[in-house]
This record gives sequence, C-alpha cells and structure tokens, in this order.
Amino acid sequence: REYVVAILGATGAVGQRLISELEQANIPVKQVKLLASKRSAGKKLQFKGREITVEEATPESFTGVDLVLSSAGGAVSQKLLPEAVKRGAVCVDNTSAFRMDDDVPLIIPGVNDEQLAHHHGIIANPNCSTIQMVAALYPIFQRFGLSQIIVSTYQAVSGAGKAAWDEMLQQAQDLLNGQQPQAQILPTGADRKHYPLAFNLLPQIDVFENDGYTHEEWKMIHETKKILFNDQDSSQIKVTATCVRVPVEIGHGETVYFVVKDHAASVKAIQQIITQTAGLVLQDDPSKQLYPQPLQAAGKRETFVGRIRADEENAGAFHMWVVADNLLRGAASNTVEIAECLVRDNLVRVPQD
Ligand code: A2P
Ligand code: 11C
Repeated sequence: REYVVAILGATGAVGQRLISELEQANIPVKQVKLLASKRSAGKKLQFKGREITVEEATPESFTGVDLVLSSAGGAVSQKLLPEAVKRGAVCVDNTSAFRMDDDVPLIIPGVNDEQLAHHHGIIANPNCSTIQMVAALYPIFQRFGLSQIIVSTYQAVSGAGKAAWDEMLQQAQDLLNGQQPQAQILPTGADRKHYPLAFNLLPQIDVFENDGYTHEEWKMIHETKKILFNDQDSSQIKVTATCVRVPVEIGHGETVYFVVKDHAASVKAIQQIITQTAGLVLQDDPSKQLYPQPLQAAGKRETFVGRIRADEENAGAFHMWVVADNLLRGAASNTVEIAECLVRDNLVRVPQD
C-alpha cells in the first residue's frame, strides 16, 4: 500500500524537519501535501527533489489523505484534526491539543508503541522535553523501577517556534551592536509581558498555571506519568519539574535527578543500560571531559546521556545530564517514527466505533 501524507505546519521549524524525516522514512509515499496558513499558500518547498506548492490548510485539504503529520500549534490541531479523522485520515499530532485525552495514545516508539493498536484516529507525540527525559529513563525504569524524578530543563529557543528563534537572533545582534533588544514573543506569545532571551535566562516556558508551575512543567509531570503508567496507578511515581529557556538555538539540556526502587542500581550498571539501549548514546567520561552538549546533539536523532553520578547521601538516587535535538528527537523524528510503526503494523486506518 502507498500512502497520501499531509504535513500540517510544513513551513515551521518542526514542519521543515517533518519533510526531511519523511523523505528518509520507511513509508511508501504516493503523494505529499504541504499545508500551512494562508500566509504561506503558493510558497514552493521540495520533497525528494520535487517542487511542491504549499496550500492553505482547510478541512477539505484532508480529503483523500491517509496520514497527517501535524505541527502547526494546538489551536490549529484542535480545529483541523477532527476534520481530518472524519475524512478517514490517521493523524500523528505534535501539539499538546489531545495528549491527555483518554482515547489518545501518547507514544514514544521503543517505549510504548504497543499502545498504538488502540488508536481512534489521533495519536499524540509528547512534548520535546518529556521525550528525551523518558527515553533516557525508560530502560532504567524497566530494570530498577523508579519512585521519583526531579528535572530541571535548559531549553533551546527553537522549541518556541521559528518566529521566537528569529527574535532571539535579532536580540543578540542588537545587543552586540550596543542597541536595545526588542521582545515581542518570548518567553511566550500567549502571555502579556515579553523579555529578551539573548544573553539571558527565562524561567518561563508557556503560560503559568494557578499553582505557580508553568504549563511546560505541568506537561513534563503529567505526560511522563501517562507514558510510564498509562491507565495504571501513576501515584507510584513522584515527578516535578522546573523549565528554563536558555539562549541556545537547537538542543534541550536536562539535569535529571531520579530515585530507583531497586537499590542494587549503580552508576556502572546505569551506564551499561544506556550503552545497550538503541537510540541512546552514552557520553560520560570526566577524565576526558566527555559529556553531551547541544551544539553536538543538533542534527542528530539520538538522545545523549552523561554526568551520571550517585547522590552519596541518598541511597538509590542518581543524577544525569540528558541532551537531544528538540526539533528532531523531541518532535519530527519521533512523529515520523510513530508513523513508521503505524505503517509497519497496518494501523493507518480510522477504526469505526
Ligand atoms: P505559516 O508559516 O504559514 O505561518 P512554528 O512552530 O515554527 O512557529 O511554525 C508554525 C507552523 O504552523 C507554520 O508552518 C505555520 O504556517 C503553521 N500555521 C500557523 N497558523 C496556522 C493556521 N491557522 N493554519 C495552518 N497552519 C498554520
Ligand atoms: C518548548 N517544549 O521548548 C516546547 C515546545 O507541547 O509540543 C513544544 C510544545 C509542545 O517551548
């Protein structure tokens, strides 16, 4: 079978990478439709060397489409994906719109792709900072169990989208030229006040919840529980997060402090597990100053892990440093890998129920 695939948000930071990941994917593609806002209609992009004209996304765009890869923001997904499913398309969504819905699987291939079998037309791709943390923790969780995770993130500006990325580069140029930096988007276009990110740190990603956590922090907590425990009792694990935007272009960093249930765990055993897990790369040798860095992770699909240390004062507790390309590992590659699993398992069909 060959598939008609639509990429929704094709002109965006993640959308561009969805195109290149799909080009290399194990998916027989009959036709590709590139969809974006009205602003981009008529723009030309390439797929496998062929020129394709970007179209404005409307409900009718999905007629005849088998598979949608979507990354155009939550509001666009809310509006258009149910229309796509109505027209028979299976959607892999890279926004937070449907992630916590009970009937929407939240998938990291290699961790929980067996849950794809129960999809109802929409499959959610987790948040980028959740994906790299859970990808690194999952084999440790399988071997030793986990009772607690405390994570602090150092998130690249590209996670906030292309316009925010451009804004930070302009701010850096202005500051180096001795001019006042302008801020209209960062930390998020969805809040009232804006601050420069260049040469700065912003401890706000997404909007604030009533309890003082940001929505990004909320996502890391609740998505992690859903992925690790699905519908079982997730109170078995405590998760808390602090998310910080840093002036890095691509590649989120995370310090992950975790407590295992089985105190037989050791730094050596954890290093070995990371080495043996597909998709994870151990870069952990203080004697050679070897540790993961965003500049080196950018452009790669793997998750890089280093600085693994035991907390000498708390039995069973460890630190690690996890870095991945947020646009690839945290978004486009994960989305396309989900699509590959759907194709492999013959699940590109909307169940009638
Ligand atoms: P456009 O480039 O036409 O604005 P990013 O994540 O980098 O901010 O990109 C967002 C993506 O979502 C872009 O491809 C953008 O298209 C697309 N997009 C934004 N609003 C809409 C909309 N109303 N309908 C379809 N696509 C949209
Ligand atoms: C960021 N993690 O770095 C966000 C981007 O829920 O898919 C992804 C937001 C999401 O700003």
